Amino acid sequence: MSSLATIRSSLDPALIKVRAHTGPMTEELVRHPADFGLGLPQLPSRLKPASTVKSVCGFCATGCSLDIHLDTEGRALNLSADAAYPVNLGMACPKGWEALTPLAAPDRATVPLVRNTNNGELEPATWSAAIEVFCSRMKAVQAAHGDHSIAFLSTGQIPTEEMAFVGALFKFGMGGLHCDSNTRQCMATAHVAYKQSFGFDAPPYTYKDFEESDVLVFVGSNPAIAHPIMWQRVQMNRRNPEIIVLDPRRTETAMCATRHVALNPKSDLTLLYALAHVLHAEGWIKRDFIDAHTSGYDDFATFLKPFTPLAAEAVTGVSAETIRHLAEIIARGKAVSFWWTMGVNQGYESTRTAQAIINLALMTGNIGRPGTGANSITGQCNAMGSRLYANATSLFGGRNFADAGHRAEVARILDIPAERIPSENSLAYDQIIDAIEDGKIKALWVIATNTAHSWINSTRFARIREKLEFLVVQDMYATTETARLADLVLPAAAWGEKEGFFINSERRLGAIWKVARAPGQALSDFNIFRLIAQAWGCGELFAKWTSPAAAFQLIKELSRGRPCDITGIRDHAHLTASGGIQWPHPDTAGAEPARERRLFADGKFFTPDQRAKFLYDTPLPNPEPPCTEYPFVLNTGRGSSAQWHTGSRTDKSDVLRKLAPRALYIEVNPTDATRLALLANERVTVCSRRGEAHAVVVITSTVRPGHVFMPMHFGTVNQLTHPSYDTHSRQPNYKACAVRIAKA
Ligand SMILES: Nc1nc2c(c(=O)[nH]1)N[C@H]1C(S)=C(S)[C@@H](COP(=O)(O)OP(=O)(O)OC[C@H]3O[C@@H](n4cnc5c(=O)[nH]c(N)nc54)[C@H](O)[C@@H]3O)O[C@H]1N2
Ligand SMILES: Nc1nc2c(c(=O)[nH]1)N[C@H]1C(S)=C(S)[C@@H](COP(=O)(O)OP(=O)(O)OC[C@H]3O[C@@H](n4cnc5c(=O)[nH]c(N)nc54)[C@H](O)[C@@H]3O)O[C@H]1N2
Ligand code: SF4
Ligand SMILES: [Mo]
Repeated sequence: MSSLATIRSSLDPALIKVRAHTGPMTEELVRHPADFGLGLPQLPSRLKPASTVKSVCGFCATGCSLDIHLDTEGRALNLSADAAYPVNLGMACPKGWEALTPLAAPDRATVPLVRNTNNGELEPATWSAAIEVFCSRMKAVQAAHGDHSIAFLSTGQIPTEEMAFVGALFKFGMGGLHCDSNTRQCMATAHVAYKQSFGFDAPPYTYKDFEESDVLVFVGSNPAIAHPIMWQRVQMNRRNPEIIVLDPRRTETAMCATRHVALNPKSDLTLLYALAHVLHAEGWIKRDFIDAHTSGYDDFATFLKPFTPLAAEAVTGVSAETIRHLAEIIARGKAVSFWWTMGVNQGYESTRTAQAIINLALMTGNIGRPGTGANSITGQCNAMGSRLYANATSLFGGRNFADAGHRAEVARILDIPAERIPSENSLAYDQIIDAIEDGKIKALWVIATNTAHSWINSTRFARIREKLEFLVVQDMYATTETARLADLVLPAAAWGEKEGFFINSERRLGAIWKVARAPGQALSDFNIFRLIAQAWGCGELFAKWTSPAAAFQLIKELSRGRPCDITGIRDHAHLTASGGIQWPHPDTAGAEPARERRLFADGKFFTPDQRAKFLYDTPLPNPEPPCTEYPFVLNTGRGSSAQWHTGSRTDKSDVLRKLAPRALYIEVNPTDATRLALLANERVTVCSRRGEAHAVVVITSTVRPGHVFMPMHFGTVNQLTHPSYDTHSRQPNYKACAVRIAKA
């Protein structure tokens, strides 16, 4: 049977079997689409849980484990938070509690849709027709414009097996080169910063560190909203810790902190260097650690000379006295941990800013011990998986495409000819967009991301759509802003409807399991990739990629001998049974690993000389500072713990909708509101040089005069944002552009 026939047969009601589940499911849970009914609102009262499956949440990278309760017929009834899991200890945030509801949304993509060129409508098609359209149009573009004129943009929100498969298929099978993912918008900076400083993309911590620090410094991070269960772990700290929040905005996290430092937008680099200046000048450094385990410190210390607290005061808006005091708190701390998120990663000099945080941890010896670390908090459930195994920016396992030895290793493990592996690096997300504008890329395949909403300066994306000969969107909904622009929509099964593994923020691998059947004819992304491989004519290259379970074994081999070695993990069931396993766990390690582990206890890093590097650069001016015409600095980010990104999932839950504002709002300081005669709840137009958005005014002193904040969850916000990027990570600068406000 061809693989299309195999996959189709699982859709055939005649072949559908229902199993009662007594443990984690490893086989297809199949039943008729007609009895599809998930989530609490649809729950018939006669149904009582018959068994429970543990699965890791598919929203954020905290990676909470959820107990999914199944009825006697094996369908998900509802869920609760897993009390035994070392991450969430019985807790979940609203999105986790509502995780089943978006699966049952009426706008799920249930059949492939092909745009009819005569009437311009998206019309239902069979899978075989859709896959034929995919292959013939992609190949036609390649024939006319070259192999590298096709590209894909993928995600940090699908299982690792799926992202690894598409990265291999596209680069080794389809002859493509240029691909990236929304992880560029999210974690590229942390990835590059760690790689340069530590020699490998290796967040060193474990969540236990939240409880074991006596000083916690959060830079551009709002965990009370964006990582509520991590924030609960901070609340469990019994050491009466000093909690310092560096954020221009008085966030929910800042309000609960012991100290809020409201620095000027994008002045972090100067502030962090000033802190390092004081630590060095006062001798509050760990010379033994620096000498034994780092390189470049003395040059760094020379570089720091001009960054006096007084000089920094003018740039950062933080008084010299406060800077000195902060440095003293860090120096006095016995276990100091530094945490950063998008206020750092999303900036035009973000890699050096992240490294300025790393430098503070290194110079004070706050790494490798309980309660310490330079710790990047990850965003999406599997952004960590995409950093290591998406085969997009780096070759599998954090290898380099440019390294012939690395290519040979991967070719051997995957049993493919080494010539199939490109020796060139892919363009980054923004460069792919530029190449579309320049007519060099003509076909784009978008998988599990909503580019038309989330990409910076999004009006441009709508414009360049016209330049694409072929746009494919593979999503669980046919209604996203991007899907509506597509020539072809491939309906995907979602979290809960397939299996695989995610890697959370503390490097913990956790398994997800199938607890529901995908609606209609939607297929798992994995099976969609299988169909494409087969139809493209490169199926034999991927003969081993038969299932997520088989792909997991390949990924294990790809990790062998790498810092992220996971060869000691048997399979998905092993992950569920052990409460997740943090990498590394090589098969040479023997016993079950400890439940919570951090890296660098031995002071050995992944650089060739095993020393961590001090890296730094002169701070740069904001590419779009406020001016008389656009006098406000617009900051954007997460608005509530009930809203996820572009809302395609969370907007489908009545519960989550009630927990979040329904209209786009803009937070304005009372002095600015008075000056502009704005009233609370008044409608305004917010304009930047690129676009405009309509919003409702919220008057609040959480934003300072001259600053405004808008949540990213509404489609028009990115029509305002400024397309500038960090040079090292090419991560977009979402958090500081210039806007003006006018009454609507
Ligand atoms: N509810 C919910 N949770 C989520 C998500 C979601 O969409 N909804 N998304 C997930 C994902 S993918 C991510 S990446 C994370 C993001 O998690 P966070 O990064 O914590 O969230 P953000 O709100 O994007 O940004 C954090 C803070 O950066 C601040 N900031 C802005 N500019 C600056 C600056 O120049 N300096 C400093 N120091 N701070 C600044 C903002 O005011 C904001 O409070 O959240 C994850 N969790
Ligand atoms: N202004 C501003 N913009 C931002 C940010 C900001 O702070 N400010 N933050 C940025 C960050 S950090 C991020 S991570 C991005 C997120 O941006 P996006 O990735 O565009 O946002 P999501 O809404 O999470 O989109 C994920 C899509 O995948 C689909 N999906 C979910 N599960 C599956 C699956 O299993 N298979 C398939 N095929 N589809 C699936 C969902 O329906 C949804 O359409 O936004 C970025 N944009
Ligand atoms: S904190 Fe993150 S992983 Fe945990 S339940 Fe909420 S969204 Fe899911
Ligand atoms: Mo993100």
